[in-house]
Amino acid sequence: MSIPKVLTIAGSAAQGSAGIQADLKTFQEFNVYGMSAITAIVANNQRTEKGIFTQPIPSIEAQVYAALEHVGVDALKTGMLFTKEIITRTSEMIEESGVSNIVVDPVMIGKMGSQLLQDEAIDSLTKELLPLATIATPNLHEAARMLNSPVPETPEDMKTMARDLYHLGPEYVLIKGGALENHAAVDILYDGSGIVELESERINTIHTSGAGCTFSAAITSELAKGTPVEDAVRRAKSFVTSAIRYALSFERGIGSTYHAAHRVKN
Ligand code: PXL
Repeated sequence: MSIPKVLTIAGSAAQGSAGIQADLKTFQEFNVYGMSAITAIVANNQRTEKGIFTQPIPSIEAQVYAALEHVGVDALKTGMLFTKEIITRTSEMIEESGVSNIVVDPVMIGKMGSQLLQDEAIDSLTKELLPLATIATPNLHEAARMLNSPVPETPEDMKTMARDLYHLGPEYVLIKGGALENHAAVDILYDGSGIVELESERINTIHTSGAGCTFSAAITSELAKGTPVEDAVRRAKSFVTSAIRYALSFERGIGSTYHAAHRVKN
């Protein structure tokens, strides 16, 4: 049986809600064949001093080539890349690969506050990786950081930023308004000509960890199936909205978006 094949180049989130773990769970729900290249391992905990372990470049190269050359990739996404060196090498491999569906999720800070991109890596992200993107999917803070401007506060501000980000080179920009205050969850999609405003109700939960990863993994899955970008984003938004609506809450206070929510309501 043939199945669309997707690769995530991102960090491992040991707690299971975000990063590679969220991506693979989402890929499975979309019935695409998921592969991964782990750039760093994030395992924040109270017992060990260190919680982030980056992979050496040769390890990342080997993983990406294992997926590209032995299986083949219809669409890929990037998530946490952490260092300038990882961004540069990842961008080179993406460019060489000829893969035409590229989702860049410019992950910078996790919901639990961990720094997932070093400060000195922002320039490489905007100059080397962003121009390769079919679609870039920043949240409000990431969009502001990439443009060195204040965090947008309204959908109108988001539209201006989407136009500015488009000039950095991606084919589509999706700015996610999950963090807007006093507004519905409005996302803005821009392709250089028309603005599309996608709105869903704001769901009252603290357990949105993994929402961004899940959204971009869902878009990647749809692009691998050949779905046009705007439809891919609409389907992905509906998927992530259920994953947030039925978020899981664990006994010790942490939680996660629920990737199977669209079929198993809790
Ligand atoms: O949600 C952002 C994110 C992405 N990637 C990894 C993470 C997190 C948040 O914790 O750990 C690896």
